Amino acid sequence: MDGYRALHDGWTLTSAGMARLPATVPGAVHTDLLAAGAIPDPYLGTNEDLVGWIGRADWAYELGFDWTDGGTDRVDLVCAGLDTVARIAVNGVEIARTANMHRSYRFGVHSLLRPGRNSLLIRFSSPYRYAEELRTRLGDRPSAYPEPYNFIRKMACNFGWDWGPRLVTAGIWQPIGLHGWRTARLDRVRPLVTVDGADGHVELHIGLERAAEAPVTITATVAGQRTSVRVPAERRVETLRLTVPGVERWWPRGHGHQRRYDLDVTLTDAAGAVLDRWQRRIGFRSVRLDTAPDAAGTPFTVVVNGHPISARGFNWIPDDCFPHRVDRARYAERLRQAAESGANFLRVWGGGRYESEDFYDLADELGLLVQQDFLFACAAYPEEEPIAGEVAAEAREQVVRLASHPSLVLWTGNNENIWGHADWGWSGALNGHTWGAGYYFDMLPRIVAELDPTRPYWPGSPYSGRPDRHPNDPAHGSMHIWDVWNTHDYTHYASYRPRFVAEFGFQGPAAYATLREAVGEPLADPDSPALAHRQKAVEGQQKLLRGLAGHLPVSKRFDDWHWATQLNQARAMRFGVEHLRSLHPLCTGALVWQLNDCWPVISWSAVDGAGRRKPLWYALRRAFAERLLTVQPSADGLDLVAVNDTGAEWRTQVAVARIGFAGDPLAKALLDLVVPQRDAVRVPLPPEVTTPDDPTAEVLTIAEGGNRSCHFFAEDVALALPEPRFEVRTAAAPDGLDVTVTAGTLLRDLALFPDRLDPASTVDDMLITLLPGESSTFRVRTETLLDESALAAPPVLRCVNDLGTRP
Ligand code: BMA
Repeated sequence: MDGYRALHDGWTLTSAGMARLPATVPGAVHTDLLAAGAIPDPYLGTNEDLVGWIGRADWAYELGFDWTDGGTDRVDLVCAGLDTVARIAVNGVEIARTANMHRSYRFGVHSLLRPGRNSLLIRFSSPYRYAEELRTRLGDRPSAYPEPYNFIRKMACNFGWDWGPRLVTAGIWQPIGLHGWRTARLDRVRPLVTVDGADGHVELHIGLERAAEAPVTITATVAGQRTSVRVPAERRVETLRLTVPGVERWWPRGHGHQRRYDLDVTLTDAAGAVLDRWQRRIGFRSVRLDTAPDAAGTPFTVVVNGHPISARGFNWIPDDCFPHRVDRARYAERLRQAAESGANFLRVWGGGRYESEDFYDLADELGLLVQQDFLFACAAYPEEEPIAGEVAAEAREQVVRLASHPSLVLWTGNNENIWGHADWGWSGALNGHTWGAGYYFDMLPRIVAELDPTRPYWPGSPYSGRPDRHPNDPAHGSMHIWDVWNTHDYTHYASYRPRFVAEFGFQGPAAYATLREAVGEPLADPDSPALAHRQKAVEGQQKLLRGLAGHLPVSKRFDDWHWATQLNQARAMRFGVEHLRSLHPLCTGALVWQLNDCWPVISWSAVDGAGRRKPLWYALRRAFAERLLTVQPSADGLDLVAVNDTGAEWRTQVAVARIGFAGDPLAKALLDLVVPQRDAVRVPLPPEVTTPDDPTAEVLTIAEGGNRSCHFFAEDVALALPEPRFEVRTAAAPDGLDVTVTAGTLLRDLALFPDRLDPASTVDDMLITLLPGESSTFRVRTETLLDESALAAPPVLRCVNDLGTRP
């Protein structure tokens, strides 16, 4: 054979005392056992508890395959990812042992192969055994969860997290195949892409592996530019440079187009025959992190093409506990959901994985900026061997692998480990052991500076920039806000004046249909065992209820609990995002914890484990709008803050009014606003509209360019919301149904949940407040005929008025 041949078909899986099963590659033991009917679906019911043994067992993947010698100089076995503690044998001969999920491997196997039938055996031993042995040898270290994830280079959340089940996998999780080649191949291509004025530059650092001492030629092309270098027989590294005059830049979304160029590297022999080829789509943009101290402290501003970016978006976790199931279509849907919410920034959290080519290619395409954590989360990590060597190898590989992606703008050393060390009692518990400082402050920045000096590095998320400062200092660098949710009401967000919030979040349950599918029985009690099983956060259920207190009626009746807690999540985060954006330009980052889920769960996500958007998503679409009007408290009343994150001046007229719940106008004013591009202005609202006669029965409306938002003078529990009256009309639409609600009374935060009737349905908007006489149309996409009377009443159609007012 010549070239690459995938070895994905025909694998089997065995374990001691177990019959042989067919295995899917790429895949995982859990999904093979599931496909064979040997275990129940770990995402359903409380089945997670039944499959804990899998992570304690050893597993063997075996493949018989035919091979003929194609006369190549070399044949390599190429493993893009092995999870995790593996011994690999070809025709009975062990060729390697590996113990790092985050690396790829290539082994020369030519001399072991024989014409005809061959065998490949990959034995995975229990990740627990490996990690626990290492823990015993190196000495225990503190961690946020009682699991040994800091003693093995494997996706940490695999061991369970406060939103994820404990499903400790093993398997060939990425493609595997044979690569036959001759003379030489491109072992490593490291593109450094920069831009200087109108010129784009590509510097290609190429490493060759050679099978024969023969001269070869490397040719690189981009945007019609071409360069070629003849590499003499003994040379193994080469640098090529290309300049693209008049280059079109790649911009983050909201700032311009995402122009990309094909970059092509070809290796040929003396006769001109192609030996190897490497292709990527690159984008020309500059990036730096502005942390130059100013009067308010230390900013943390991502600057792309010289433009400071107002980052808003999400933290990203693995979209499935079994990452091989996340195909390109699923990544595309999830990243589109992020983009359509108005986000321009994602942070790939350090307890997951270095994200895939598909993830980064889609982020490049959509103009989503990405911060990638190195994979350390919520624990002290040993700096001894074999971990240190693995970390170095993994970091070197991943920095090079992701270098071609314009979306990647920032590397960070870890998630919360510097904070943990400072605040969570770790230093006392370390007994002099290492904890990872050598990685975050020395090894990783050196690797990034050496291999990809085009990108900034920051030691941690959060980090304040100096060891003598508290790592989570709001005035310096990036911070995480977690007192809101854990101990404080969400209004506490208003007390922060941070520079960049890389995490803040508030929980809410998954969509009804998602929980119903996962639990397998009607949902009647928020604390039923199957639902409680889906709450992994410490005292999560209590925190949900405590979070409602003072805002919305507290109920333990499932339907009211579900609506109220979902709504409260949306309210909390909208409050937080609007506050942070109102601080422009002081605060340049608002990253919500978290965009997505890995299974059906009650969590901080905006999109649940089945891909359904929670009310939070719709609320964020308003709070993330490029042009935002938000009402914020001031020293002596209320201000209107207009945030304009577009490249054009925003000149508009805003109609503000104070209106009684019956629709009676009480006061009004017109404000002329001029907001420069990428700026914000704050104007005091006239006292006649901000001073209610009866704070429990009046609303302040803000209308601008067809959009209208409502500001209430009291919390819902104190409002005299009327018993809701409305009319509902439905009309067939091409892909479903239009549901028009006409308000007879004020209706606060009207929402339609068609998933109650058809799990496959979706709705275009929710959380709409109507004044008496106003109407709004919900576009429902569905292929089924929905019951019209069900569509017009709880639990499908809801508003705040119906919480607590119904018997
Ligand atoms: C932070 C994150 C995650 C966690 C989240 C919610 O600690 O970095 O580790 O899931 O908060 O508690």
